[in-house]
Amino acid sequence: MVQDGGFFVGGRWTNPRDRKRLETVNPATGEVIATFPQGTKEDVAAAVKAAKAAFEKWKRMPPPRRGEFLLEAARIFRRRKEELGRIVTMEMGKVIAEGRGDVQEAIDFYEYASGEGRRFMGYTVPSELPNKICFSIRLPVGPVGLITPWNFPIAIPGWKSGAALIAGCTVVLKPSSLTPLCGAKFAEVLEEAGLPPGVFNFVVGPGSTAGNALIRHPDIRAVSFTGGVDTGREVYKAAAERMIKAGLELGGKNPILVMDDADLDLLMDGVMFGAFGTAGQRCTATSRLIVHRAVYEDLLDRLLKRTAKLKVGDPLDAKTDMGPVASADQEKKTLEYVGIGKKEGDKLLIGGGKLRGGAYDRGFFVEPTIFEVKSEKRLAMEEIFGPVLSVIKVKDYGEAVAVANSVEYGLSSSIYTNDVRRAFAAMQDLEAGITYINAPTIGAEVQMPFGGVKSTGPTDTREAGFTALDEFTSVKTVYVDYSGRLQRAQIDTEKLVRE
Ligand code: TXE
Repeated sequence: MVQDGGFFVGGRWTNPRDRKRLETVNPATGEVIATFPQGTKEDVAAAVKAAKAAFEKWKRMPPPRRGEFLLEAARIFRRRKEELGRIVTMEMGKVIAEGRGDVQEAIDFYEYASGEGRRFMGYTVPSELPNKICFSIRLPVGPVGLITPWNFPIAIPGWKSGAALIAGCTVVLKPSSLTPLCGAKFAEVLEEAGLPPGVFNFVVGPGSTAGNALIRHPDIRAVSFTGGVDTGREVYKAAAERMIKAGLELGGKNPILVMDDADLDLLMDGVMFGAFGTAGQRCTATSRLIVHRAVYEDLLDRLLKRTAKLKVGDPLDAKTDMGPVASADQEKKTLEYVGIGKKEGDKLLIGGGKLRGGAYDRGFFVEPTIFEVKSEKRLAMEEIFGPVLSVIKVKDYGEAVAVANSVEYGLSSSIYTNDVRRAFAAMQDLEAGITYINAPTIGAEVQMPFGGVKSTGPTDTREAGFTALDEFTSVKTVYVDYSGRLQRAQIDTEKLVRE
């Protein structure tokens, strides 16, 4: 049955009938699973108004108390994990184990963030003057806009909203138009957790209208965005014009470096998961395999054998390794890149086509694809966001690092080696926000910062972990002088030294 979705604003669900409707489609079957009204500028304004009205009270609630709401939401996510995991799979096509994992990430982060309510740490240092102390506190920036993509439709709203809410910000979430149903389920959980009305609001609508209205609204004090680089640039510009904070996470071209001493059995498991998990549509997906020439032939042989065995199909079937890509656009983009590779003379080693016949014809199924590529080619430089892996041969560690760093992105990276010196060198040498040693480029945990450098993260923000609050708070420095007289920093200090 097609579900009839709406917006959640000021603690109430609304479903305006005079808006155009947006249909969300199961990419494995082509079936419409829900429809939503397409939010307008006015709908966004109503949501921001609700967030603004709720801000003063939410901001003043002690953070440990705010944390109780998050913990309650985590319990509800846990109770509804199977239901929500299936919706993730049905709405964007990742296999069911990963659909559940998507929800688990929100559970993990909400639990982590609820504890942050009891830490919320500042910094205390001595003063250079007697009877005076210095410390810092964090204050929420205000109502914030969260703009999220479709590839982690529960996890990413979880990371962003968990941090914003514990920080004391109120929220307007606008998810991708490919995954509004996941967004609505997310809002349902927060409603059930009893958040005060207006603290969390949810609207659906095209990025170019609703998203754009949200980032430009005068009462929005920070924007947190995950998506493509081109859109990210627009968000960054809009934030700069308004002089507000922008948290940006804009994808990657993540390499695994394979050294001549790598454990190739271990590597194969990692590459399959890193390159073809979520059909290559993770911002941290392994999209380049940079291989030392000494192990190149052996590796290719193993790689092609393993890839040929991957089972592509119904993502709700637990035996499936890879589901469809998320949409007709993603399918088109992936196949276009296959065409670019062929045109540029890259060697197609396996895959490269749309899967056809039977159930495949109803959805967006692309073969797991591997190209042998030179490092300066487009397939080796640009984000494809599909199940396409580029393999690049290099002569040594130095060249591997140079190739790894030659792209505009810098999110995740990995090296497989048993040489401890090389492993430690790579931690320093790789231009990326994350480096894995002997593990693939995917698999972030919520208690650690997540984000990148270069075009991936131009504002250098990090979600999750001990940096999670930075996007949504400003730091206030407090000086308390209890000496009872005027003490002048830098000036009286000198006198003290002399005395
Ligand atoms: O992303 P968009 P799309 C990359 C990936 C993918 C490509 C396009 O390469 O193939 O981007 O995907 C909202 N003002 N990533 O089209 O357009 C939009 O509604 C404000 C990498 O889905 O960036 C959605 O909610 N908002 C990535 C969100 O931005 C706007 C994950 C992301 O959409 C807007 C997803 C505007 N002008 C895609 N235009 C990652 N970092 O992992 C759009 N939006």
